[in-house]
This record gives sequence, structure tokens and C-alpha cells, in this order.
Amino acid sequence: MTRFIRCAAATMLACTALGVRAHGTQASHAAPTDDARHVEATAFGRQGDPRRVSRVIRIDMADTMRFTPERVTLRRGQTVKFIVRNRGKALHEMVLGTDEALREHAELMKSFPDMEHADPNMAHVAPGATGEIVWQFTRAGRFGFACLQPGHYEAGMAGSVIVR
Ligand SMILES: [Cu+2]
Repeated sequence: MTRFIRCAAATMLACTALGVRAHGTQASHAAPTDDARHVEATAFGRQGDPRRVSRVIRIDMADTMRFTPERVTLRRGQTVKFIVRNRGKALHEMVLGTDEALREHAELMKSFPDMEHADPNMAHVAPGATGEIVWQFTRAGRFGFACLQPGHYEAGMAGSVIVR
């Protein structure tokens, strides 16, 4: 059975853990929204308005468990569209977050390998396909992105976002 867990990015680990423990296999903590006025803020920014994209960054994912490029540098306040291509034969995903949340979530995936995610800060991309994330980085700092498919983060499938 597939678990479908929807969580707010800022509390990714907390609500996922809560969802799994408190609600069994079905949980919904963040109402899906396309309405920019109701976008939830996180420690690393918020869902971007597609009409306000000021920068496009293409990122490739491969079965070598690498993102290319592995590091991107942005200006604070920029709305970025990540165009994420899966060049491999396995499912990969790009999840934006703080390094800590990504690390904790990757750990959780070991216990719940079938867990699926669907939030504005992530894109699951089938082999040969392309996904998109539109995100506005509202704070300066060092953040990350990772593939949280089981074992991929541990194999090094992660990168960093530097926001100046
Ligand atoms: Cu992957």
C-alpha cells in the first residue's frame, strides 16, 4: 500500500513522523494551494509565483546519484524556476530544504521507503522526464536539495543552494 504524506516543508520531518505515527498511512497536513496569497513560508523561502520567475536553473539527475550542477548561488528574493531532468533509468526527485531537514527525512525514508511526497518544494521525475519547482528564496543562507529516494541521499545525491 502506498503511503501518501503531504507535509509543509518547514516541518517536513515533524509532520511526516506525526503523520506516520498518528494517522497511519493517510495524512494531510498542508492543504494544497495554487494561490500565492496562501503560500506557506518556510525557513528557506516559499513557493514561487510562476509569473514572477526571474531566473531559470536547469538541473540534471543521473543514476550515478549526482545532481548537475551540485551547487547553485542565488540572490535573496529571487524567484527561481528549477527545471529538473531525470537522465537516468531510476526514479529520482529533487527536494529543496534545510540540510538538517533533508538529512532527517532521508533517514526516515529508510523506515518508510514507499512514502510519497507531493509539495511545492519538490519534484519527482520519472526516467527521461522533466519536472519543475518554482521557489522564492526569501532568506540568505546555505540550503540544500536532495533526492530522497531510498539510499540516494546516502550515495551522495545532494547539492547546495547558496542564497546571498
Ligand atoms: Cu535519486
